[in-house]
Amino acid sequence: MLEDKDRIFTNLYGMHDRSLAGAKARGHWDGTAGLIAKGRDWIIDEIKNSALRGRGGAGFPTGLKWSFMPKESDGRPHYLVVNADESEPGTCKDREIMRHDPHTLIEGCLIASFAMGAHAAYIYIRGEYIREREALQAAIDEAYDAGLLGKNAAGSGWDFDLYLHHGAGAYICGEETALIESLEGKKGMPRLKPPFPAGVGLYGCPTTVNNVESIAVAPTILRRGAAWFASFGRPNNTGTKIFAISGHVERPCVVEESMSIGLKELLERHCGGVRGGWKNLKAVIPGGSSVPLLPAHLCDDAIMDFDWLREQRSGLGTAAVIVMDQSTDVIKAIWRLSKFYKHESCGQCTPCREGTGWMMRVMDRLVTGDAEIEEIDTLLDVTTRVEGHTICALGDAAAWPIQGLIRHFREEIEDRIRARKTGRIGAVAAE
Ligand code: L3W
Ligand code: SF4
Repeated sequence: MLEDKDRIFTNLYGMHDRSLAGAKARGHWDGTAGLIAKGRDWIIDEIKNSALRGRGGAGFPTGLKWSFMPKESDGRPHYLVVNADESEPGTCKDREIMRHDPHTLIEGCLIASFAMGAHAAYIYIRGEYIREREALQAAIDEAYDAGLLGKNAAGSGWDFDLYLHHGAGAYICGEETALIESLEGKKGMPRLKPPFPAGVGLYGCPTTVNNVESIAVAPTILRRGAAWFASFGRPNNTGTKIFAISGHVERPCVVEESMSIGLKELLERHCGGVRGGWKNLKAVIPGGSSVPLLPAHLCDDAIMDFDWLREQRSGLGTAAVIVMDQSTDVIKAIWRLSKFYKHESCGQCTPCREGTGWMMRVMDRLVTGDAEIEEIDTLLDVTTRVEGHTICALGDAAAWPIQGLIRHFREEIEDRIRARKTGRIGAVAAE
């Protein structure tokens, strides 16, 4: 369990002053120029040694990603882009950082940009995040006024500008290359990778795209040391981590905890446990809607980190924990996600454009029971034809929750079809 003294985000609930004065009083912007003076290699090595993995969903090692940026300039500017397009269903952790602790992110932008040779960074914020944009912009303005941004930012000798760009509400713009397209003023459609953004990113220039939390933790890692950060969690799954817990718990919340905390401990310590008690648990989606769910029997000893959840064919994703008790119609829950992915597909590649529609239409029938048992395997087959065959991860994200449903709740799906055929349940509308 994380103690208060080890929390990076000490104003996650907005109980304290979020202004620059408040942030400084809580230890942010302390010795920033001194950290920068230690040099680019030192910063990147510290982030590598901390074993920080990206907090946006993929868990890619952050220090390694930073090291992909060219060391020598070939005349093209370098950019940092912060992915604040937090749209994964169930996910609301970056929102709390931006509205209550915005200076953690701004200081992180300066340090990370310096480490990657970028004199400018863009924060791409989700269209619906109006209050968050206002809070962040006010903090950016304050930082400019105090000389922490702009020429010789924070007295570091590094010139640095930070821009806030407001998205327009498309989920796909959270995919890093769609986000870059959108920033360039085009339709938010993912690009084929490679080339990765580190080689050809924003305006064709070397770019690193990182999640809000990944950037916001960096200054504290550098101040307190890589070893301090790495002391939380398990090897390769280190650090503190913000979890967003929703659904059938007594008190849904957003909380910073130690990586690798047990799921049961997380829910009981911070959320008052599952509604109706642990035995009333039916399933948990442990990392936002794109990862397969875990049925209750796998939740007892579940460890909330990248590797443990991957071993269970699920994932930590964005660490948005969606709890479902026994009252949940789990088929309907996953059907709703299918509708979401069908709606959010950008449509440029056939397996995703057509496949999300096919999957949703079979799910339409499974949810009402108006299907044949054989269609379950047909649906599974369709998911495997979408998975891994698309330009971006949205195709996988649409396929995986359905695969998890069939893997763990096939009997419930079959029961519903049989019940419908024998008239034990009547016709039900899917919505
Ligand atoms: C240079 C290489 N760079 C990989 C970079 C790459 C990217 C990062 C991870 O996200 C996840 C999905 C869902 N040279 C590189 C390289 N990179 N190899 O590393 O790349 P990748 O492809 O593993 O993942 P991704 O496509 O960036 C997919 C999750 O994101 N997801 C969640 C979305 C919603 C939110 C939110 O609301 N906050 O994040 C949606 O699919 O779990 O696993 O930067 O360039 N050789
Ligand atoms: Fe667009 Fe879907 Fe293809 Fe991604 S996988 S590029 S969202 S059509």
